[in-house]
Amino acid sequence: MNEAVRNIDGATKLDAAIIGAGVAGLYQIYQLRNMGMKVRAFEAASDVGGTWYWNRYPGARFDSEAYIYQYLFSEDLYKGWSWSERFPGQPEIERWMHYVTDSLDLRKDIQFDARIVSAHYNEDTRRWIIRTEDGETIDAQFLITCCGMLSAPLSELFPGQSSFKGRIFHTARWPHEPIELEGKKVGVIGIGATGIQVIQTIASKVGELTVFVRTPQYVLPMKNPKFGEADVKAYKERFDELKNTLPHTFTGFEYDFMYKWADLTPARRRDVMEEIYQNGSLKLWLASFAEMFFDPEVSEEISEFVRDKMRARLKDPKLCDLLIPKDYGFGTHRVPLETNYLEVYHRPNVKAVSVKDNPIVEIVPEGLKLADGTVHELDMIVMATGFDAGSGALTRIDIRGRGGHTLKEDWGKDIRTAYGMQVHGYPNLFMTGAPLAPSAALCNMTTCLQQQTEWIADCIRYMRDKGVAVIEPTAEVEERWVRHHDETANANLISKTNSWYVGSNVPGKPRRVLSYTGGVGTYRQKCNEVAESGYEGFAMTA
Ligand code: NA7
Repeated sequence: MNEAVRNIDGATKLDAAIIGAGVAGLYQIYQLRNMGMKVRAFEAASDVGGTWYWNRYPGARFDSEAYIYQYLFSEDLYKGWSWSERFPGQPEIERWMHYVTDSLDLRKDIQFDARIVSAHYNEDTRRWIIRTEDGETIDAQFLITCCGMLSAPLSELFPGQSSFKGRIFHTARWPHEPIELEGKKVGVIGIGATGIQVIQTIASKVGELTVFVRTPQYVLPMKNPKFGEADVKAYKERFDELKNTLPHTFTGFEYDFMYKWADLTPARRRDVMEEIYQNGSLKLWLASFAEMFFDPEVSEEISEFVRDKMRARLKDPKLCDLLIPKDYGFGTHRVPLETNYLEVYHRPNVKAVSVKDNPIVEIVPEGLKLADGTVHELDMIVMATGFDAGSGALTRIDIRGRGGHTLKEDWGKDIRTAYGMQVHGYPNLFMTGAPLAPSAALCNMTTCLQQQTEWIADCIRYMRDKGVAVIEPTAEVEERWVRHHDETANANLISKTNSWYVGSNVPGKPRRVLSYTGGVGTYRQKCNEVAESGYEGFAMTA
């Protein structure tokens, strides 16, 4: 632990308090510490990793290629770790995060098992008073939230959950100890990216698997070759290329849109889709034809291409009807990668139950009850039911800005930010992975979180150089960003589809596309322009 000075009220006094020790928090500690700041991260978990600490459910793995889900600020750090396959699983990712933490000697600046429950801005001292669940008080000039955009699980959804006789887990709260699956009757609720990974992994291990399906999901098959020495050497040699490319592509991945739909003949389009599909990655979604996001006809053609692929694998018309989307376009919400997921439904021990018109109404001691009164008897229920994304991690903390305004109330009406990193009315609050930035959903997270933490560190460095104590975006700059965000997002078909991308999975959440859809490279450029202008539109006081 670094030298934290305690003031007379017993508060721990810091220059910056960071919430979270995941991908963003770790790098933010490193940067601010190197600037000579007194900084500490408060982490609710018992160790580092964030997403990769909590999501230890069976089958959890990357959908980003391992060699791009990386920190690129240090060549040594990058080259000091060797991945074993293209899309590694959670245990390996967690080990990598430990490697990063220990290589950068970050543990001494992280307080574990420390959940932040409140953060109030004191207008007299112009500092944040932050409290942990255990009653510790922290007094910090800056509050930097690195708490993850998918870290507030939707785990209390059904009446009667506590009455269930078996075990019930949300995937983001999967226990550390091994869970006995053999012979068990297991129910999985949800077929998002998470549910799919769980289902394809446990189907062959459990006695019976019942999948409760509400909205069908487009899926793409993953190709996941093991990496031998030559592969590792080859990707490490690409360090400079990746460092120069990733920050500027549309999604922070290594690939970018290559073709214009209108330039190609129908036959050529089909060939291009086929070729990209065979890549076995998210490329068909993130780097085939950008028109898929704007032009309903292109969206429909690409959707039909994917439906065809799914039909060919599912075969059974009833399964096709249940599992292949008809009424929204491919890529308008998160596309999962999978391995033999669709084939799982051909297994004799697996059944899919539609809960679209016959919803789950209750958990009862023996299982799960549907609206028509049917009870599915189960030994274990896996809730792969998602998250209150982007805003949830922050609104679950009692964050109060100027005038006693709370973020929960403000965002309960309208989710607004300036560049996704600051909020008018909340001085010296910086956020990563928050709404209205690409890092709220549409990017390779390490690319976006490095950019945001670097922008934050640069801003604080600028303030210190100029003798500025407080920064806050004006209402005008926030309004300008929200308007630009909305104009960009509302032209995108993502805005028309229900999913966590627009907050429709949380009752009462104001609808707005959570992620900036103008592209990762463009977002970076716009953030850089703010810095180059001397933070025009951001009020600074000495
Ligand atoms: P998602 O993508 O939000 O998926 C949640 C799933 O749970 C989805 O299939 C939901 O159906 C389903 N769900 C939620 N509530 C219910 C109820 N009440 N009844 C039936 N089904 C329900 O979360 P994931 O964890 O899979 O993925 C989140 C992100 O993590 C992912 O996008 C990656 O970026 C990593 P619905 O679609 O709402 O009908």
